[in-house]
This record gives sequence, C-alpha cells and structure tokens, in this order.
Amino acid sequence: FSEVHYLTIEKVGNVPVTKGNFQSLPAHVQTWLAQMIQLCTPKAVYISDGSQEEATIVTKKLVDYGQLSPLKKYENCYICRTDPRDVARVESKTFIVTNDKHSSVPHSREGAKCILGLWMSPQDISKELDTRFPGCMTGRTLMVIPFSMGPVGSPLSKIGVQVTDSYYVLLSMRVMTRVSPDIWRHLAHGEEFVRCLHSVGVPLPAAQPIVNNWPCNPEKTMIVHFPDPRKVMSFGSGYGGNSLLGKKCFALRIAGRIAKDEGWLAEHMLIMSITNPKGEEKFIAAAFPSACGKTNLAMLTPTIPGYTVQCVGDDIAWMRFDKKTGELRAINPEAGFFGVAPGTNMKTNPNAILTCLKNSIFTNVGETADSGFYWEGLEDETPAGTEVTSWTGEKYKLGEDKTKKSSHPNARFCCPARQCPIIHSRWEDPAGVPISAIIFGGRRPEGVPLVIESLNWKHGVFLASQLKSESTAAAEFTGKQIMHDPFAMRPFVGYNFGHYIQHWLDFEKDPNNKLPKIFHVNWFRLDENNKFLWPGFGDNIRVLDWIIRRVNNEDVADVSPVGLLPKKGSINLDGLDINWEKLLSIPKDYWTGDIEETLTWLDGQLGDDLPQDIRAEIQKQKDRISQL
Ligand code: GTP
Ligand code: SPV
Ligand code: MN
Repeated sequence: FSEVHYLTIEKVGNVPVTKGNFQSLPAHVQTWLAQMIQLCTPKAVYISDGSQEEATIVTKKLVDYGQLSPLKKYENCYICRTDPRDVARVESKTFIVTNDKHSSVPHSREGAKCILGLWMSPQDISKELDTRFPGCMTGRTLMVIPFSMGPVGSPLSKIGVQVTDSYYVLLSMRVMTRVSPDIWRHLAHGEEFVRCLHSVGVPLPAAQPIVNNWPCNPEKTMIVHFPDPRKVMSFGSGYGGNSLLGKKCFALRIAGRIAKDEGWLAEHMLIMSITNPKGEEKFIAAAFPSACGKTNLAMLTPTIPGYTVQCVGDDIAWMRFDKKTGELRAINPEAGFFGVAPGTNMKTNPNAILTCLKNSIFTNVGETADSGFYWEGLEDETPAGTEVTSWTGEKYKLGEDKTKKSSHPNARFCCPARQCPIIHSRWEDPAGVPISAIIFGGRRPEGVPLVIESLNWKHGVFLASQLKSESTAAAEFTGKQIMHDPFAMRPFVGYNFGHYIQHWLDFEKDPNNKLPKIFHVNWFRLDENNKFLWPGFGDNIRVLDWIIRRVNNEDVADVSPVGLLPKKGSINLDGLDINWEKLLSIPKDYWTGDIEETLTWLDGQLGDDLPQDIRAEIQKQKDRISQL
C-alpha cells in the first residue's frame, strides 16, 4: 500500500489492511474503526466489497479451513455444522444498555421477573465488555462490512457497518443484507450509521479446543445494544440473530427505538401480497413468534384456484404511515431469508426449497451420501435407505431407526430473496407497499379459534399484547411451554414495552392514518388426539381470503366476546374435512382463565407502564366473556 495509507494504518496500530483502502473511507467511519482495531487487536483489516469474487475467495478459505463444505448436488451451496453449544439466539444474554433503566425496560411489579428485555447500566456493562473485547481478535482478521437495511438510497432504508472476525458472518451478511461499496458514498458527509461490532470471542491461539471448526465462546456470549448511540456489541456466538447484526439487533431492537422516536414501526413481520380471482391485489403484514410460520405464510402456494401469492419479506417489516395518503407503507429491510429448515419440503413450502437450490448456506442440517441437504420433513422426497450424515456427524440410513434426527430443530437455510420464484416485482420498491391488514398469531394448541378479527384498533393492539405461543427451538427454551410473546416481539424489543404498546395505540390519534384491520390467527389448534385441526400451509390461503373479504367490508363475520369470528360457511373449505365447531369454538372456561392470566401477566410485567387503554380493553373483554 501507499505510504499515506501505511501511515494511517500505523496510526490505528500498525495493522495491515489486506483488502480495500482504509484511507478512502468516510472520516467518522475511520475514527470508529480505528477504535475497534485498537480494542480488538486483529492481525489484519479487510474491507469487504460484497462482490461475488470476494464471496468465492472467502468461501474457498472456509472450505479449506473445514467450516463449510460444498453440497455438490446444487450450484454454489454449502453446509456448515456449528459447535453444538451455539445453535440459536440467546435471549438470556441479550441486553439493552441506557442511562435510564426505564427507557429500556418497564416498571415490572415487585416479584415479577421482567422478560420483556434485559437492561444493564453503562457501568456494569463496561465491566462485562472489558473482560471480553480487548484483544478478542488477536491472530484473526477484522472484517469491515458496509451494509444497507432496505434498498440502498431508499428514504426508508438505514445504513450499518459491521465489524466481525467471522468469515461465515461475512458470507451470510452478504446474503441477508445489501453489502456494497456504494454505502461509503452515502456516509461521505458524516451521516449516521449503526455501529455493529461482532466477535466470535476466540483469540488465537485458542484457549480452548475449537469444536467443528466453529469458533465460539458460549460461556462468555453476550449481545449488547446501545440504542442511544445506535451501537451493537456481540460477543461469543456466530449464529443467526446473535451474529448477523443487521437482522434482529439492528433491524428490530435499534431500529425499533429509532422508529419510536421518528413515528414509524420496526416489526417482526412478513410482508406478502394476495391477488384474488377478480385480480384485486392486497398487501398484508403478519407477526408470528420465531419458528411459528412467517416464512411459510409469506411464500404460500394457494390450494384453492384463482389466487396468487407473492412474497415481499419473511421476517422483518419497517412500516410508516404516508403523510399524504395515510396509507401504511412497508419495506422488507432484508435481502435474504434465514429460514427454519426442518418441516420445509416441496409440499409445505416449494418456493422456499426452490429459492435455496443455489447460492445458499445450510447450517446444522443433515447431508445425504450424494451431497444433498437433508432434514426432518424431507422423508417423502428422499428414498428410504439413503445414507445421511447428521448435523452431529452421525451416519445412518433413512427409515432404519426412526429415533435418529438429521438436523437441529433450529437448523437454517440462508438464501438470497431475489431467487424466490414468487418474489414480488415491487419487493425492493423504495416507497414500500401499502398494508391493508395486520395479522398476529402463535402456536395455541388449545382454546383459540382459527381466526379472530379485532373489534377496532385498540382491541387489535390488545390482541397483539396478549399474544402467546408454544416455545420453539429458535431460542434457548426447552420443552413445550406456552409463553407470552406480545406482538411476537418479546425477544426483539429495544425499549420499554409499555411505551412500545403506547406507540402502537398512538397511531389512532392521527385522523389521517388509514389504520389496517388487525387479526389473530391460529394454525396450531389440536384435537383430543393431538392432531392439528387445521391443515395449515397452502390451505392458509382460505383464511387470508376471508381476511381480505373483511378488509373489503364483506358481511362475513359475527361479533363474539373475543372479537369478530367468521360466519359458518364464509371460509372456503372445499375439499377439506374440517370440524368447524372444534376449530372455531371459544370455550368459556378457557377464555375466563386466559383473560385473568393475561391481566396478571401484563400487569406484573409492565406495572404502571401498561397503557390505560389496554387495561380498559382487558376489562371490556372480561365483561363480554362473563356473558358467554
Ligand atoms: P423464524 O424464522 O424463526 O422467525 O420463523 P418463522 O416464523 O418464519 O417460521 P417458519 O415459517 O419457518 O415455520 C417454522 C415451523 O413451523 C416449520 O417447521 C414449519 O414447517 C412449521 N409451520 C409453518 N406453517 C405452518 C402451518 O400452517 N401449520 C403447521 N402445522 N406448521 C407450520
Ligand atoms: C428468529 O428467531 O425469529 C429468526 C432467526 O428469524 S434469528 O435470526 O436467529 O433470530
Ligand atoms: Mn424471525
């Protein structure tokens, strides 16, 4: 490098830059990077350009190292097995740091352990970080990844820069976000960006054995957010939402805080469009907790004729009411899908399978002897007797021992959204798409009908506040417990949850806002033999069809104590054998207990931060249920 270049490097600690030109970066970026380099003491600095050439070189490096191996059956696809201690998000090690505790977490009642965010003081976190980050990249390369959440240059988009010592993260960020040297131009005048620092937390030589060539530091894992200075610091994990910082850390926790300040919404929602047989298109957004069906709904293949579904996004939506038209406009800030692999097949979600047949990374899935991917759910598409190597490295033959599992339940595919056969032509529209309905839902084995329409906006916000779901493998919880997950945002909210609910309520105050109707769905109700009462997947179009008819104010709903329910016969059930009564019933005992539990829980968690409007909705719902 040039002398000038060298001097700059010398200033940041004599660390060579092996790719890119540090000196050409915007000054405020250089300043921050210099601090990160000084803190982490890498052996080299590498400035990513997001190009295919770069990905090819980095991929080869990882194959040589043994972290990735090619899946020869497909084009440019790779499989990766992690250290089995690093397989999912870790909610219990995810913190929000602010000076004022209650800007981050609610005033929970005495004795109620707050699960709507963990706060730590700047002083306490400093101590924690000081035992982690200094020297954490010793012997490793510090990579600098400039990325945009949302189309580069869109007024709805936001920029981040991630520093990481993981090549896997570099490859995945390139799929999940828009990584490009163009970003630097957009920061040329000192513009704001979210500062994302990530380290696997294993300086070299490693103090402990590295398992599966997947360096990580589970004992010291910590994911820390600083919403005020718009900063994220993640240590010890290489997996998913812990390490791809554009995703949950930035696009939900930090962006949520920005959205509150600026009057918009950053939500854990898919975005899709449905066109009915008359050719009318409507866009909807839907929030389900992790591993509860967003990707599947977003890419659904309709089982009834005449409908077309197109996908805009499968996990995160940034939405704001248009000042002129009052429409709620949404963008998908991501560029890829990081989807749950198990359960995905050509029957349940052909579009997901077709999206990930090239340029994709598969983590913690099984591999067939002919170098294809395999996971639970692909039984019918894979000949019995096929030899599979499981994610833990065990070899077995399909069909021989039913107790063998090929994949971790939170195994994921990571693939570019543009490869999706039904990706919407407007999925990168900088203006976003207009949302007509918002749907919430969860895994509710008992009591909760297939679909409920809220009585009005406030009641809808209440329905979202009382969202619950069976726990899944996307987080560290074990066993099937029904957990509260308001707005499907429990793990992802970046500020006081009471303020978050109030923020939703406040949209009603602007008469210009065209408020979408709000719905609650449940694909997971069980019968007495623990069988799903509803077939789900492609048949969910039947419920979406009903929802759109309600958006068009068709007279297909009856009022009930818990909201509007479909009139019998108003959901197209052609060709299905459905027990309507069991699927739609609202048992008085169940709902009486449920509303009490909801009030106790929300009051315990939020204390005086629980908005009065929600207390009033709870009381009204209680009164209605008592008349059932
Ligand atoms: P995250 O990526 O963790 O946010 O999950 P997600 O909400 O996108 O969930 P996803 O669509 O990946 O589904 C998770 C699991 O639920 C998969 O194993 C699916 O097969 C299963 N699933 C999805 N939709 C349905 C449905 O309609 N009915 C049933 N029974 N299962 C479903
Ligand atoms: C989720 O858990 O909701 C995910 C996967 O989408 S992760 O990126 O790990 O958060
Ligand atoms: Mn998700």
